[in-house]
Amino acid sequence: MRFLHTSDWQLGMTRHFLGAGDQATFAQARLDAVVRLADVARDRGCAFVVVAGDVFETNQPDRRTVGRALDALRTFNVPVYLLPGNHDPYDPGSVYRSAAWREGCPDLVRVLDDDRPRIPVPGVEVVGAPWTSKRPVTDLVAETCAALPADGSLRVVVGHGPADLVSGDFGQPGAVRVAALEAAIAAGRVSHVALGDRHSTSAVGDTGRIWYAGAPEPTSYREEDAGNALVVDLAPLVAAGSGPARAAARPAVERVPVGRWRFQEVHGDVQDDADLAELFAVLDSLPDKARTIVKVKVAGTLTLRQAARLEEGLEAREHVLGALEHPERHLDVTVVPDADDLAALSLTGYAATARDRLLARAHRDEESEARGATDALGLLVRLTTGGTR
Ligand SMILES: [Mn+2]
Repeated sequence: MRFLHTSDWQLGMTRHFLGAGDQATFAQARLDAVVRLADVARDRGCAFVVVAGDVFETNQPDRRTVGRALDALRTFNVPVYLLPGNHDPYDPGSVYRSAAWREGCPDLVRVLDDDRPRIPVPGVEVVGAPWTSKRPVTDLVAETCAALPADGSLRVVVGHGPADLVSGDFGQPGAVRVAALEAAIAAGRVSHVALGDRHSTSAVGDTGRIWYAGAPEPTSYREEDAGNALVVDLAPLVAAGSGPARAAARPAVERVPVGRWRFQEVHGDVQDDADLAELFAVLDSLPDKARTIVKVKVAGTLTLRQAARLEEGLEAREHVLGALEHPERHLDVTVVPDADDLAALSLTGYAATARDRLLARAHRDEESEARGATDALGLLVRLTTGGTR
């Protein structure tokens, strides 16, 4: 029995570093990914689809986001189960209780708003552990698993939240306790756990039966392997008591790439013109620039002329990339004017006298005095040339 596991669509997500036009493209990309997921489900012969939480970025998505989400959901030809997660919990203000949702929800789409078993196809159960508030105080997934019959049937539990084994935080009250899930699997209560919350695709623990699907479109630089969905061939649990045979059975889980956007950090140590050229070459070699969001972190020491070149070079590329995140915040560049910089300054009178005195002092042996003079020269150059870094 095959199904599609996805999560964390985060429909309606906004990113502060995107301009209005790019924001619209970014939002549409998430919706387009949903349509591609429907294609994957159809092409791979999946019998149903589970979305393990955070379908929406918030419980107050705008009408356009809800309308387009419903439209994208209409493209599935098999049952789709949506789990309310921490971003879209099934609380009194839930998007899933809104008139727009209820009136437009396609027949094949169901919200896992309680832990009743759903039967997408005979012989398989889907059981949700929905979030009903932003802050659960217990492990909803383990509780749901513990309440299921130990009958060894094909049963997919759909949950959301950080797994203690992944985060390393074993004391967090709402965390998903992996040991409890593995115990439920060993007892025959659940055959597969489909999780959401973590945006990087990852298996959890040793059973091969507990997975995070990851977000179908990446959402930040920190994600290691986002942009996928999982096609899962359920593996039956061998009847209790057969020991080694059970351990041998593992589901076949295939990562299917669906994402089109990319987040990328670019680091550069810049000391001269060659370093700048290399930095720009790295940025220019990025594929699919309009859908690539870049954060540049640059450190080094440059002359005024080089600093201006850096600034201009980043600015030019900012308009080609999906986004070039706030370079000024990440610039750790010391500007030290050289003789060429200073010669280019047309100063007269007091300013010229100040420049010459600072220049003389910058070349003295006493280190703190020299550094102070260098800083002052940099400031003088910046003020004179109209605020260039
Ligand atoms: Mn999420």
